[in-house]
Amino acid sequence: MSAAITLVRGDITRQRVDALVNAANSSLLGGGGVDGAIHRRGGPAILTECRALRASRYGRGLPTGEAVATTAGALDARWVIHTVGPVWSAGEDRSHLLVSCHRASLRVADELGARTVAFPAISTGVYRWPLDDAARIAVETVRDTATAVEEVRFVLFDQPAHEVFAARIG
Ligand code: AR6
Repeated sequence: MSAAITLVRGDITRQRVDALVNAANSSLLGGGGVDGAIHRRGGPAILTECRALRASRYGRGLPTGEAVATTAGALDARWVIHTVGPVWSAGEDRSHLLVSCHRASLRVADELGARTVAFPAISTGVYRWPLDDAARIAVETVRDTATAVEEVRFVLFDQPAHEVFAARIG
């Protein structure tokens, strides 16, 4: 089975879901965008677990395209699934890494037993991936991935991004 796809415009840190996906960086130690918002609202427990992951499994950082879960701290969710999207490159096709982010996040969600998972538009901010292409990859990958997750909710921050995803979802 693949997950049902839903779409909302809003702030991912306000979603009530089992797990929300963080567009993190390899350091796992925070940043701007969604990452900054999640750590700000979720509180220090998330960073504490991220630091422990760096000290144990990910001494060199979380590789691009992989995903790992922590507590969601004070957020209205049980887990945050941190994944690292690729930085956009005009000269190199890195789309397999954006596919991998979505697949790996759903795999981790399955391992956790999460049934509802919120995704931001990974790589479309600081990492500059063109929105329409990112939406195509995100939606196609979720549709093509077998998972026990029942709902994948794409949470888009602004109206233009919401419209682009809506057009892809159809
Ligand atoms: N809720 C939902 N979407 C959001 C929110 C929010 N609260 N805030 C921003 N967005 P970005 P990336 C949208 O830059 O491109 C960080 O510094 C935003 O409008 O958060 O994968 C990390 O630490 C955009 O469409 O992630 C990394 O260093 C989308 O979320 C780097 O940025 C993704 O933008 C990752 O860059």
